[in-house]
Amino acid sequence: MAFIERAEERAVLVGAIGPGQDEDEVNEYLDELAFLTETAGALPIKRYIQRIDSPNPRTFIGSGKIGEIASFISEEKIDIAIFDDDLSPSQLRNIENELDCRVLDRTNLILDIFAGRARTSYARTQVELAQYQYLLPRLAGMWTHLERQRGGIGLRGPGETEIETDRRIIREKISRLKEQLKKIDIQMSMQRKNRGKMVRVALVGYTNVGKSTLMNLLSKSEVFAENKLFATLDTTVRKVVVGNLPFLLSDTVGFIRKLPHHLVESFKSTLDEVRESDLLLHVVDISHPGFEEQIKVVNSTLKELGSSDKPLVTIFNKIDAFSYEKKDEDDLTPLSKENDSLEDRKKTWIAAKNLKTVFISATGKENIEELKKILYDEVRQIHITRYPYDDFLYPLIT
Ligand SMILES: Nc1nc2c(ncn2[C@@H]2O[C@H](COP(=O)(O)OP(=O)(O)OP(=O)(O)O)[C@@H](O)[C@H]2O)c(=O)[nH]1
Ligand SMILES: [Mg+2]
Repeated sequence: MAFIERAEERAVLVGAIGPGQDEDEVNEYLDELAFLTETAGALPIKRYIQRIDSPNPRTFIGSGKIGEIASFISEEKIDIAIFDDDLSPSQLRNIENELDCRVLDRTNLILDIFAGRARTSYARTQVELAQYQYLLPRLAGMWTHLERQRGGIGLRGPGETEIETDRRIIREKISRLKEQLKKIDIQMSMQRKNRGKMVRVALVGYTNVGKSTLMNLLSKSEVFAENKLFATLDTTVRKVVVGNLPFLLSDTVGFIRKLPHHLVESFKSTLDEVRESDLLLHVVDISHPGFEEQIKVVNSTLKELGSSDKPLVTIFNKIDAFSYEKKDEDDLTPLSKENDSLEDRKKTWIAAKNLKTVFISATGKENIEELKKILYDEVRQIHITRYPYDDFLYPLIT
């Protein structure tokens, strides 16, 4: 992949604490931004966080802070500044002028990772479309010709030599890509229709929670899994047999906070697999400090896709990596999330939320039999409801 061969660029990360947010929350967001930055192949050197009541229309954060960052950038030879929030085209331009380095916002960073990850021509077309849509309003003064030739984060992807051509050409490209996608969409939906009667199960969840690892485990296949964000971009579908019951299992792109909306748009048909499935397996990384917010993000993304009332099993993964600090008896500081034991978490999530849950470790192969039992029961139930006279195919097992 192109981005691994590139010399590592040095980045500063910039986040803002808005009204009603606290610093811990924004720090967690910046942890994720740092992970995204590393995934894209750059090195996060320093973070800047500023409390703001409302974004500065010119420079997003205050001009004093911008000045402080600018001197650090010139002293430390920083290559890029990455903002956790989306910047307007004019903010982007102003900040680039003042910082005198390349500036990316979260959307552009995610698009860049997607461009590096896209393997099939379908995924490439989707990402390319999203990148052009992002670019169109930002063409003027975004970067110089020279910089593009040198390459770097935010610069890979569609036609690195073509960006400086005018808007008209880009608009034409956008409509051509849309046409192309429409054609592939039709093919893909035909393929899905031809899959017959098998029950369809989809793995969903935040990025990096272990969906592909679980897919590999259940289907004994080799789907790319890696400790990087967005390891998977394309949807893979495999036939899985549990007990004597065959069903289709799909693994798809992970969700993330603030997923750029044009990306969601252009990934619609990748996500059709989720929309058309009979059962969702929501994989959660219970060892992640932000797992509860990740659950919320996934739930709201499912809502956007119109898939929130499908049958769903919540799979809490990575129980092997779970650690907590037990509080000392005379420690009078308030309890925090870190003081929850795995048992406490299990209790809260099983009892209070009325969910079907299972706690597993995909890499440690813990509790996989329990998961398979749940899968068997759920899939069988769906099959029986749908094909009441057809259960000879799947004789009852007691
Ligand atoms: N400790 C631990 N690590 C796990 C477990 N399951 C998966 N991982 C690791 O978590 C990382 C991400 O796994 P993936 O399967 O690629 O996650 P994904 O949800 O498919 O991620 P995206 O495709 O990026 O959305 C990999 O490094 C896995 O080895 C587990 O049960 N325990
Ligand atoms: Mg994956």
